[in-house]
Amino acid sequence: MKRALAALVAASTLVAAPAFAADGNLPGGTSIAVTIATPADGAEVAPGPVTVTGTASVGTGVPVADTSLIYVLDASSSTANPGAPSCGNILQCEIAAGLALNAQAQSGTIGDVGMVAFGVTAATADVRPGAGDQLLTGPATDDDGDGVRDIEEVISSTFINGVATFTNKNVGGGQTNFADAIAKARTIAQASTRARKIVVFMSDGFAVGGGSITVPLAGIPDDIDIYTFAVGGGADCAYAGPNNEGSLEQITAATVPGGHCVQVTDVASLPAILPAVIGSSLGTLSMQVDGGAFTPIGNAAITPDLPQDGPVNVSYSVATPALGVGVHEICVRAAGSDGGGSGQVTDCHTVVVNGPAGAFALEATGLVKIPRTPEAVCPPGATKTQVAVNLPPLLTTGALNASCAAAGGTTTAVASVDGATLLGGAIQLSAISSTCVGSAGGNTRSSQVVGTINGTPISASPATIGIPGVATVHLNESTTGPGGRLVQNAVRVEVLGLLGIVTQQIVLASCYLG
Ligand SMILES: [Ca+2]
Ligand SMILES: [Ca+2]
Repeated sequence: MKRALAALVAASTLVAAPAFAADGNLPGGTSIAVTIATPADGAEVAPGPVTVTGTASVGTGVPVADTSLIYVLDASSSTANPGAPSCGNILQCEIAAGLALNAQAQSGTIGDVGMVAFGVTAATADVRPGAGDQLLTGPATDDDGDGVRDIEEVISSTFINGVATFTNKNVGGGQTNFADAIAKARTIAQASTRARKIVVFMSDGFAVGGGSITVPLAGIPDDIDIYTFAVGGGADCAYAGPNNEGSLEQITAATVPGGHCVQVTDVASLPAILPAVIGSSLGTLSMQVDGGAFTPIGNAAITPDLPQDGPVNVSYSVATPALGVGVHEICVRAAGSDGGGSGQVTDCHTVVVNGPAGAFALEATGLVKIPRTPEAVCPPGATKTQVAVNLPPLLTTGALNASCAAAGGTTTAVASVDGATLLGGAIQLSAISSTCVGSAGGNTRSSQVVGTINGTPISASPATIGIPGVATVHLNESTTGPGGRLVQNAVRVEVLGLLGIVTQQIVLASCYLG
């Protein structure tokens, strides 16, 4: 429950990052970041899938010293039993594990450290050389200036039945008092002002004496997590003791949601296992489009594969589903964890998809061929003007204009002709234009033609007018071209040859979407 709450708080804090590289810290203080490199925020892209590239990292940025780390070492008499050749007896292997963990604790997320030794009773170690009894010091602090980190001096001074530095304390050895060890660890944890407290609790046996662990665990604050390690063949995660004092598993279950005691039968592996308690990892990347569900980005799109232990930096390249015309938001989320729990950061970019379109002022096909003159196409867009065409009696025109422009998901294509005379004066036009506009909201097409056909003024409506034996004239024509392209022709003239067969077509001021 508390872990979920912490992750939720972390997520809501981190997601508030601005719409470029998102940086944050995991609950234990480790840095986590995700960046969308391309497309750039606000980029205009073509319809279809968009390739999204970027990087994500854990542990490579600035950490926050947000965590307190408390070492709990079983110093009961049985820890004099052989542990492993690589570290010595059980206690010496616990010490080696504590030193390895403290070396790991130099990465910047651990703000302070303390220690408990326990046997018949438990004692908080005096971790600073100054007068009196101090519960906490820094993981790298060397107040006595002897070149050895003080907490490591304290850990190393643990002996069978006590701890010697900086104040000698004896805990007795005939019993294994989990309850008092928890109570003393809690005392140190509650003296720390760090946001999270991690307790590393090592024992080579099970509770014998000291009463029930439920007493010191009652009401233990949510920010204290006790990770337990059953060290050696005589230790048992599950055994609750001869008087039902409580098991190592129950200690972790009560303080780490979903957590479990770790059985370390091979004592030699303890120094390597323990540092994982404060290790970090980058777990998953996922992508969201337009506020939908976050979907996992597979390892085929990530280099190197996830998950990865921190510090690590990965790159990704993944395609979105096909994006249609309009404005879209693409978000990439990186999720990771450290000793404090899990968290995530999200980077979002907006992209604009502009639909394809174009416009041209003049095209002639048939006996006389004039390619589209001029033609402007989106993308990329253009504004073009061309001088008049003079081909009497078929055609004379004023200036020819075409433009296409796209912005913000709206594409506008416009064509116009500054007057034209066709077919020896049978068709006389003073203004000819068409406009096509496409956006996510819809498509509009319109055109305007002013002039006369055989002396009769042209109306504003779409119309087909026959000039007997000469031509068929289509005005303000909306039609559909290849591939469903939407076409608007201001004027389309079909010139008739012998037997009324169309031998020539002339289009003036045409635009299209698609
Ligand atoms: Ca002291
Ligand atoms: Ca020192």
